[in-house]
Amino acid sequence: MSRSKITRAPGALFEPVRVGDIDLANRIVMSPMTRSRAGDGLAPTAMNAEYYAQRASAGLIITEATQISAQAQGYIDTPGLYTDAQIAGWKAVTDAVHARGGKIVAQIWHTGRISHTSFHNGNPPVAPSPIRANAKVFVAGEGFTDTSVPRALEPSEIAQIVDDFRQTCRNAIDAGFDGVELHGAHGYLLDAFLRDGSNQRTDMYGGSIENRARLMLEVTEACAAEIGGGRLGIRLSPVSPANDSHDSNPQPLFEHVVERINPLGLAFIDIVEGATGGPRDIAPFDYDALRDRFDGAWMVNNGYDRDMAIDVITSCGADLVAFGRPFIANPDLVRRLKENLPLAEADPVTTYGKGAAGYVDYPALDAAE
Ligand code: 8OZ
Repeated sequence: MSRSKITRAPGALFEPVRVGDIDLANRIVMSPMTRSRAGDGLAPTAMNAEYYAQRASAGLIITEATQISAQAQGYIDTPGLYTDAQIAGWKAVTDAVHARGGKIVAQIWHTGRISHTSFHNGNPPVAPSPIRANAKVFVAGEGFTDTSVPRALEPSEIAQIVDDFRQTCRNAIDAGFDGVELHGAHGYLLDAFLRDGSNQRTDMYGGSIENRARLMLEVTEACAAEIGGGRLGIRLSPVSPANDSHDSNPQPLFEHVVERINPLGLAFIDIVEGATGGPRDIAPFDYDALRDRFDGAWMVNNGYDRDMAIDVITSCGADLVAFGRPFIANPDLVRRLKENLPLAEADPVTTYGKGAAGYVDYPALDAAE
């Protein structure tokens, strides 16, 4: 039977499930969300720990995107996971989430060309090819700013990036994380290598689908070997135009990627359906063709509400549903969805940037409400 035809009882959204090597209390995932509130040295702070702990009733928390190296940064005040201080900061986060009974994985990224010279001592960011993305990043003192023209990575530099991803997975386990999600979406480095809109290389990392997928697969293999596939997931966004991401023929490209990832035994694939934060039907794409090629848990996201989430878990083949923005103003989102209680609206002004306002001051509903 096609895996996309699996059916489940109503209520399954709120029931426990084992995903790879990780036991979850329910099928609701907190999506990774950049909030740009890391502390000194891009290390997580006690306030970051409080924010994640408040949301620990999610079956799984996926952290905001977190750098694998200094070279990987593209936005102001996004955290890293490559220094001792960053690992210690994350340890306080994972301890706080675990103390509340939650599970948490680190989303790790290299932003690639979605970056700016100000993060690299005035030097260009790195990418598959020297093509500027028509996209913006936020930069100290200037707010949203055009990305810089990148330089193409030398073939000799690529092994270091694979190793940075592998080492960051090890650091994540040392920091107490239950696992890692690789950010393979939204035009960042791994996605930029995949696509012919951003990858015009003529070496073994460019040209054919096999070559363009090579970096993502090398990284996924190295990370699965380091921490075990059962603690690893990957986010993909096959047709999202986020950050000027585009490809002439995404269907066979992503079928190849999922076919090659499947034998690594990953815990989950996290699929952004349609345009990130926008229309779900932006381009035709057969997601079931990907789902049928993968034996792990299938996580869907992008604009799901309560009814859509229940429907996709009970009758449309997904195993997990990720919610992003609703988690900002509703730390107790799982309870509100389960009991069909009203949702609070987040203030968009405080999405990114310093301070507790709009971050740790959204209350949970009182127990009696
Ligand atoms: C919004 C602002 C900054 C970064 C992504 C990590 O698109 C992001 C991001 C989103 O995945």
